[in-house]
Amino acid sequence: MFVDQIRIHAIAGSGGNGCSSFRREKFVPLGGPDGGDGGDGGSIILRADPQVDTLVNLYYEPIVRAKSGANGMGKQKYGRAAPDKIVPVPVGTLVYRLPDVAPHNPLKFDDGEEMPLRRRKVDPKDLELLVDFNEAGAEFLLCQGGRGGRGNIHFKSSRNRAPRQYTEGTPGEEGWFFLELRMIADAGLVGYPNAGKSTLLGVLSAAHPKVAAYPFTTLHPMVGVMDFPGFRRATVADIPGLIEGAHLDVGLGHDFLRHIVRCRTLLLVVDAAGSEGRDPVEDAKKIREELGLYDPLLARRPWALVANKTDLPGAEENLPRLGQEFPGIPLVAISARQKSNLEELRKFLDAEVGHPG
Ligand SMILES: Nc1nc2c(ncn2[C@@H]2O[C@H](COP(=O)(O)OP(=O)(O)OP(=O)(O)O)[C@@H](O)[C@H]2O)c(=O)[nH]1
Ligand SMILES: [Mg+2]
Repeated sequence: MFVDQIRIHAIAGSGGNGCSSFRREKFVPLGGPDGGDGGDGGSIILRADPQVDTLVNLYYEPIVRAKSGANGMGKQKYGRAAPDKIVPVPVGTLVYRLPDVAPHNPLKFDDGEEMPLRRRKVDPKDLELLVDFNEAGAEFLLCQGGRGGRGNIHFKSSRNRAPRQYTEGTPGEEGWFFLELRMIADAGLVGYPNAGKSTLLGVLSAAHPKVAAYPFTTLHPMVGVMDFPGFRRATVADIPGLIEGAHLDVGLGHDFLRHIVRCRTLLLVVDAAGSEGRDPVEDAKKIREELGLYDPLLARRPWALVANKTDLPGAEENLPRLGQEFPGIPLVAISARQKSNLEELRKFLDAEVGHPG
């Protein structure tokens, strides 16, 4: 299962209590206080892990807890501190705090039933961005564990040689958070369903996306890595097909466009042969429109046209029309299925977004 948005409740461990105790031993009268400190509670730490590519582990464990520290004990024994809970998340995850979502503020369905937390719609204006994991290995302290309390051994003084006071451990931090995954790729493939985006990713990289002759084959995004000469590389993201009205939730909607928001360049893939009875020029215009409706920033991103399916009849006539309609936009004519003219596209991508390593 692919999960790219999830709401979690994180509870760090509390600190253990300090202990109040007195040394009692044969031949040691008035042994004095010997209660040890409580251990610190575990913190919850998020870590960007390149081995993880979805948030699915949090879907199955939406309440994340770290253990509490142990209480202090007599004979000056300290309570054991609890280990931190490290939660691996994919690189490209954004973490937001949900300030208003709390159990004392339950939202209700129309019939008065309480709405489970994970079914509530998140209103973007409530979100406060805490961290953007754009680098592998980065860590973020989500909830600090509580501190252990102090045992009575710390309270002795010349005036009070038998103190009974001790302090309790403090509770761990707790909060509700919203995690959203935005894949990080250098280039993104956009276009109508069946334009051949997944086929193209499959021939450009070692990725094996599902390809089939029906629309909306791709249901969630996938990233492939392209290798260029000289140890250079670039990552390319394939996302589900877009159609006119996607901003109104037609088709699969346009929510998944967040995965290409960070791409440095976009490849608009069209079926140049119009093999499904549509016109590639119209298709390209519609997709440009949908991109702008999702995020004006996406519409300003550098882009290129990839005229696919040039092995089919009808493509020849459409190519010049695409060039005329979008002057100044790079146009590469290919056939992903026949693997023809891919070299030009690879060169283009290397020049645009290729980077060492
Ligand atoms: N003739 C021809 N067919 C192609 C070419 N590229 C892809 N196809 C076919 O077009 C169909 C759709 O290909 P996909 O790669 O699944 O298309 P997609 O754009 O990923 O589609 P969605 O995931 O549904 O958005 C498949 O039957 C492919 O074999 C091409 O260059 N020439
Ligand atoms: Mg696809």
